[in-house]
Amino acid sequence: MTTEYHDEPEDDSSSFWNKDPVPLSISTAYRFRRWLFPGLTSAVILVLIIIMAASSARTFNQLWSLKTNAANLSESLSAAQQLTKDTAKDVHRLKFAVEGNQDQLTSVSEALKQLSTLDAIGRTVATLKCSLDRFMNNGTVGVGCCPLEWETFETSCYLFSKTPLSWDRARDWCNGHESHLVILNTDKEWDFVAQYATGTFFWVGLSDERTGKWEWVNQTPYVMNRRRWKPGQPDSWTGHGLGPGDEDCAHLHFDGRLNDLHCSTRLRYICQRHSQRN
Ligand SMILES: [Ca+2]
Repeated sequence: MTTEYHDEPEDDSSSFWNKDPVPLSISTAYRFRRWLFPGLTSAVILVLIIIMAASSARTFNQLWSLKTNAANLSESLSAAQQLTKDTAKDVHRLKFAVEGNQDQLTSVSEALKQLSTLDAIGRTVATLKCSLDRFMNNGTVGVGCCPLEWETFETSCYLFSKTPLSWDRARDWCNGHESHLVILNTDKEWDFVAQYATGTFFWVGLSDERTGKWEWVNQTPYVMNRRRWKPGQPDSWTGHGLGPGDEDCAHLHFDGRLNDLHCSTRLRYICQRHSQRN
C-alpha cells in the first residue's frame, strides 16, 4: 500500500487557524484597560508623595523656626537669670552698706541734736549780747540786736571779716548774708569803722568800676571828700600788673583813710546790715 501525496489543498475551512483574525482596535482597548488602573493608581500615589513631600518641607521649616525661637528664648532666659543674679548681689551689697552706715547715721543724728542744742545756746547768747549792747549804749532808742560776731553801732550791725576776698566776691558774700559792703554816710560811722581798721586793709562798698564815677555799692553817688582819702588818692594806678583796668575799688588803709586798689586784690572786708528788734 502506497501513500499518496497530493497538492490539493485540504478543505480545512473548519480549522482553528482559519478563524477570522481579532480586530486590532479591540486588542488595543483591551491593553489600555488592562494598564489604566495601575497607571492611575501610580499617578495618584505619585501625587500623594509630592503632596506629602511638600507638606513635610513646610513642617520641617516650621520645626526649624520653632527650634530657632526656642534657642533665642533660652538665651534670653539665661541673660535674665544672670541679670537677676547680679541684681541680687547688688541688693546684698547695699544691704551690707546700709547696715554698715547705720552706726554712722546714728552718730550724725546725735551730732545734729547737739548742733540743735548749740543753736539754741547761740540764740540765748545773742539775746544776752543784745541786752549787753543796749546796756552799753545806755538804752538808746532804735538800737537792735546783731548776730554773734557782728558789731552793733546805732541801728546797724558790722562784720569785720577774718578772711580776704576780691572786692566782687566780698560784695557777693555780704549780699548772701542779708547785708552789703559797708556804706559810710556820717562822721560817726567813719569814726566807728576806722577804730577797727587799724593795722590792716578792709574793702568798703565804694567803687568806680561800673560807671567810671565813684559810687556806693547801692549805686548812690559818692560825694568826693579828699579828707577821707590818703594823700594823692585815688590815683587809678595802672602799674599794678593785675590785668586790665586801673584801681577801681576803695579800701580803708591802716589809718582809716581811703585808697583805691585793683578790684581783684584779696583784702578783708566790712559787711553792714540793719540790726533787728527783739
Ligand atoms: Ca591807689
